[in-house]
Amino acid sequence: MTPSFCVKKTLVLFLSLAIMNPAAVLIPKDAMAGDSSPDSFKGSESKQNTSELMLYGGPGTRAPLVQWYLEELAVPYEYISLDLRADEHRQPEYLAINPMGKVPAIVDGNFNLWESGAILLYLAEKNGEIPDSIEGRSEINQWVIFANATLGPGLFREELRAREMPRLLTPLNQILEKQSFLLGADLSVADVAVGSYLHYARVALSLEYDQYPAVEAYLNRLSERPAFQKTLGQR
Ligand SMILES: N[C@@H](CCC(=O)N[C@@H](CS)C(=O)NCC(=O)O)C(=O)O
Repeated sequence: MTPSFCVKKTLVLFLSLAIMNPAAVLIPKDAMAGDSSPDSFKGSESKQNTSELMLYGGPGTRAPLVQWYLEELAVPYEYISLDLRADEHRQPEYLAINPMGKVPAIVDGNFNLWESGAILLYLAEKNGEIPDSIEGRSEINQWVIFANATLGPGLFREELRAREMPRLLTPLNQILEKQSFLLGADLSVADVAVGSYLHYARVALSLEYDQYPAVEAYLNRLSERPAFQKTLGQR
């Protein structure tokens, strides 16, 4: 995934956040008080609330895909938006959560986790959304890894796109001609992973899926979901 995926669509938002919060500190006290946007800091007081899951993200990042799944699961969470342009994700406080200095990451009680795919799988398992069988679990792993390691690069890396897009979307289209979601009739974490990259590529790169009507209908179906509209759909 190219870095431009994370930043180019929301430069204006980034700049305005940087102006509103020039100090490069993590979750500054009183920062952006009164900002009701989902990307607002909540201040240090709420950071001490360890009973609620905390999702760290930032404008223009892929954190909203995790947020989408949290909304689908109706898991309470606090969204903490870091100002990447002010390097808040590279400060010691955040590196203690994710030493790689990337978002998204979550803090769930005493447990820290990073990498969006790993976070999705953790949330699915914790909320009883992972099948018991090794085959069922592996199929879900397959789709989440496919989204992050194959579909994302295939769509976002310009040098790969012309070759990879038809190779990947043709079979995806065939699968979605037969069923509403990747695993059958119901939404699963696999759809959140794959659907997010399809959405990001549509909004960030203006990719069109009209040659893949079942993929297009699938993405439209996902986009109509209230949890999607409240989160990823805002990006
Ligand atoms: N594979 C990781 C990618 C994480 C990533 O690259 N995040 C970007 C934002 S979308 C980031 O934190 N960039 C800041 C930086 O690299 O300094 C995931 O899926 O979580």
